[in-house]
Amino acid sequence: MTISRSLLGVAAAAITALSPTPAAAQATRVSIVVTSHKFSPAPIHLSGGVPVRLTIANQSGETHDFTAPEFFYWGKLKGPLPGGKLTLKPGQRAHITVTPRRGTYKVRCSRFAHALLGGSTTIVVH
Ligand SMILES: [Cu+2]
Repeated sequence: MTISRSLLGVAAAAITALSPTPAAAQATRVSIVVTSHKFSPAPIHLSGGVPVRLTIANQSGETHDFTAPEFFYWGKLKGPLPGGKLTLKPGQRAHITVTPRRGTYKVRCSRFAHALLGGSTTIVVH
């Protein structure tokens, strides 16, 4: 808990409730980069039933979000993530540990017109 909190930095307030338990120590790691207007990799491939620690970094100069309500709904999060939305300010990075369920899920940036501009992709859980 303490380690996660320090890594989260400014995202702590929003994500502390999701701080992982011991499962996180064994979790695989996947990095996702958000820019204007793109997620990468795209699509995002994950393994079903295996805890994964996602690092989601906004490497742009504007706020974006990572909105995937169905993915997070089934992802066995340790706490609430309202709307399945993770908001990231410019340069911000957040960590979240999930145990994805097999399936294909949409992920998009819900900010005005961002998905239309390219800010959307798919999460494929194998
Ligand atoms: Cu956006």
